[in-house]
Amino acid sequence: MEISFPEQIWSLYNLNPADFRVQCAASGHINHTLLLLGKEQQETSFVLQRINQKVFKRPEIISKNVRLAQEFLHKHHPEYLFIAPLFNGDGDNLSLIAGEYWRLSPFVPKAKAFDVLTKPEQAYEAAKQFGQLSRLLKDLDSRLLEPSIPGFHDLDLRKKQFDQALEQTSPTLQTTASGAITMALEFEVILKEFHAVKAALPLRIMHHDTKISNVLLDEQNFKGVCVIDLDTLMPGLFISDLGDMLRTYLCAVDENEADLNKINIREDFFKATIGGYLSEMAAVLTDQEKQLLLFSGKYIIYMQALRFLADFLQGSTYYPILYPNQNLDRALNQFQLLKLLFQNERKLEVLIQECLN
Ligand code: GN1
Ligand code: MG
Repeated sequence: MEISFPEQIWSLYNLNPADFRVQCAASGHINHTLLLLGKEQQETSFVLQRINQKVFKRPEIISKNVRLAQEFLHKHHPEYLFIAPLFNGDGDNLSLIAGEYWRLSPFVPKAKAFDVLTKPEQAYEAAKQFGQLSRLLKDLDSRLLEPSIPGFHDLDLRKKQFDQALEQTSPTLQTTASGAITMALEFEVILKEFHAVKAALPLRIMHHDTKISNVLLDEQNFKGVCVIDLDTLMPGLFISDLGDMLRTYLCAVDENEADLNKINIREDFFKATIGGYLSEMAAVLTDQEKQLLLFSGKYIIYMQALRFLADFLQGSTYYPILYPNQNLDRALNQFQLLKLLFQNERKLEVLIQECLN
């Protein structure tokens, strides 16, 4: 991965290049992330990111959303650790250099982002962190924030994009993906349920990307420290955050696993995720929302499957791939997880009731 970035960063943020060692970081699909590691001590390290403008067409919206949240939290919950980008010499939390947007954030020492969960306690702590963020922001008017990606978690839009991709794809790709396409249509009942419940769900400020690598845990005791990656902090529905946690915390392997036999649902991780989320959000969620805890998982897993599949049918232009059929494999992986969620529905609902009581 490339490690270059504009020299101006140093002066804009008043840093001396001699004090740092630069390293690539992160495993996300979207932004390019570098670490500026303080040679003397971890405490003076930074995270430098270039925003992907193909995905985030208006990066200034991210800045605005994060600044609104930052100001609100600073005023009402000053003890809360909110990792926002630093202001540059021009007083901006985003730096436009040669047509590219960069931002610099503080590096949080003694905390670690994990790519996989090995213990249910990690699921509990992570879910608690994301729940806490929404709870603390619940009195900030969500309408002040703008979507940084319009329609990002709009299942209707994602289904339409899939339908369009299917219409326009080549016969070869269509044949290759025929099994996954059938499943996309079979699971359309999730879209129907989404229509039925959408109006009853209040607009809240949600993180929208709650995978395990977007939360920092204490490297010694695994206690939650803070959430990171605030690009999609915007108005949304609670099912987005809990749903993406269920999508990414329950299974012992991630979305890149091509061997479907390895996909499973770990009940202890399920209970820990629900429990951690409710430890913060039980007092905030409405009764109607509480009936949709399991639905949140179906909604997000289905949407992610559609997104991977649509991208595959369009020639994989959004999600980077390491081999030609990777996005198809990712879609199949997600459909398998979805199938297991349905198969285990009764058992999982019992676990949910235990957490709610
Ligand atoms: C993208 O790059 P990353 O991993 O933060 C995507 C998410 C998907 C995820 C799937 C802006 O997030 O919505 O859930 O890939 N983010 C965007 O791995 O599209
Ligand atoms: Mg992200």
